[in-house]
Amino acid sequence: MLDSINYPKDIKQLDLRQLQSLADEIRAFLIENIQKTGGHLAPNLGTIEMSIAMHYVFSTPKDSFVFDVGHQAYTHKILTGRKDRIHTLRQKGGISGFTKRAESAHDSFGAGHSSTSISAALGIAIANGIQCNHHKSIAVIGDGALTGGMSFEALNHAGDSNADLLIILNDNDMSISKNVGAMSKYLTKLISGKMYSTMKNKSLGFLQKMPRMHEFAKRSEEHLKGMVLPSTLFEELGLDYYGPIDGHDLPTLIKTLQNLKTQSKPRLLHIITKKGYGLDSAENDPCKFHGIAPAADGSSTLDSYSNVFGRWLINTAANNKDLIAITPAMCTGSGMSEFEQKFPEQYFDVGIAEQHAVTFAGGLATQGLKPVVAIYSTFLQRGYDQLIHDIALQNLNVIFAIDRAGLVGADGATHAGCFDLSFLRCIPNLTIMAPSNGLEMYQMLNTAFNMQSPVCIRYPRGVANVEKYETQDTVEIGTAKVLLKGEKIAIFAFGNKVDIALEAGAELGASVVDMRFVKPLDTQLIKEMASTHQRLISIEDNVISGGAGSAISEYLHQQKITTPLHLLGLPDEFTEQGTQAELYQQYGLTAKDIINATKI
Ligand SMILES: Cc1ncc(C[n+]2csc(CCOP(=O)(O)OP(=O)(O)O)c2C)c(N)n1
Repeated sequence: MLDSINYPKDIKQLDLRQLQSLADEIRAFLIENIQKTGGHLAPNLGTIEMSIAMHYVFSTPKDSFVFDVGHQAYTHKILTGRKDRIHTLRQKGGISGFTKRAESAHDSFGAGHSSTSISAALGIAIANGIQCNHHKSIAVIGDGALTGGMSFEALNHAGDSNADLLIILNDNDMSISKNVGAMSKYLTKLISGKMYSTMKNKSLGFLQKMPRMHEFAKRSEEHLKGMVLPSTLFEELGLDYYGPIDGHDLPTLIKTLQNLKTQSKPRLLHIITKKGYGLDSAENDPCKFHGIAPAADGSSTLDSYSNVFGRWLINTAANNKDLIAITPAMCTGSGMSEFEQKFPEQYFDVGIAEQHAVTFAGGLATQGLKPVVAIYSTFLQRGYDQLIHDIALQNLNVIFAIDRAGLVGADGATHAGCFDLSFLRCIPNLTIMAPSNGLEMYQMLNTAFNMQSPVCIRYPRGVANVEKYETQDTVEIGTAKVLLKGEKIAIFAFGNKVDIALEAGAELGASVVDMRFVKPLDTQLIKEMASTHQRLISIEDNVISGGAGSAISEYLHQQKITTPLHLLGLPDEFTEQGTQAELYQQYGLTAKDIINATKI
């Protein structure tokens, strides 16, 4: 059946039995394809029936679907003209693993970062109202994404509006790891029926006859009105609440959505799904199968930078009860799983709440604790004001372990950590380090732990290039390290670009410096290099604008030093998806590019 399905119009003719077969075929198709391409397997296995029902009932692009994060929208992609390109998912030149406006008119809002869907869908709904076009706006948000502060800001606005907005809450009780927090507990309570019994005890007459959840699902149509529970949190905020219903039960989903389509108030439908549904391995370990690597990915025996960080946490926490590690919902990706098991009392997963993670760390620091915020470069963008206003301005002693800095690969522009050096470098009181391997990273973490002011250590996705890295050593603040002594040309390399600088330096007979610190810069060494070499090159895995090379350039300019400096880094554009190696090639960050730069 899938062969004949390309666009939403193709499914509108199908009967329920055919729709069910289509769901089964899509499930098999996704399992087969994602295992080859890599991607978000478990989230997508959980949203097949929901996506089919949405496209059966509504009509995109007239109606707008806004998928939160956009990582669960593969079925939507299949049903909106992209089935034949699924094999290119997340690859260079291929389709994105998230929703992307440039890719299809059916992707009404681009995503990648979490908790934006209600705001965007509300904007669309209010625009629809202003333009009197009667189009529908639907946000799909997971229980994980609902933990992000922006969702609450949007609910606060939506509940006080009369916008024609439907929010589908896709509740699978999981973020990437197990979902956390009071909101998650509240949703569980809603589902388990405890809330109904509590309400029943308060003797609201009609609730006496309230069927349990599975009966709700079966009788969704006739009970649609009765299902509006006046005391849910959502209802209190001014939204009509419907559900919970089984998000894998196509007939119920379709009937419910058909009913909700006729309404025009802000409303929320709570659906219960199973992450990884239909694939035993994914159902049993949804965290592992949240995102999987392509089949062809060779695995290295060396530890990744994230692993090095995790090991440092464990070793340091053993003797320091004041070390507190914080993750905004990225425990596994940040290398903290073992730490979580071993030091539960020194570990906080605060949900997808980067802003809160940063300021929470600030509060801990005021009391003399040693907070370490593990955060991906791209997600630190969410906590920027908090970093400035709550941490740096008060000179609080918080360590930021900034993972996935630079090009990240298949996740593409939404996840690339291309900007952190530029947006961090301008903040007073910060120390910024960029290790060139795992050993240096470990030394930098030791150094940061001894400091009394805010420190950022930014490191890339991938292996840390050393076998042994556990050490008591530190690095001297603001000092770079000359790795190769040459003449005429000096290369100032930052972070993971030191390797290729050494490669190019050997060929060029150039000096190579592992800069280690972006702030404070080793200005003494820069001055010395500038006076003993004829040409200077800087290289970094960050945008050139405002980055580490810019810092050197500013210094040279201020000192009226005229030795020419060529800056290598990422261009002033959003980067594409592809493997890291492909992208380094595309953006001119290879040893060959360093050599070519000397010929200009
Ligand atoms: C701002 C931000 N922080 C972290 C992430 C990483 N992330 C991607 S999906 C996800 C979990 C989302 O959980 P949920 O919304 O419940 O969707 P599910 O995968 O369970 O379907 C996280 C933490 C992100 N995309 N954006």
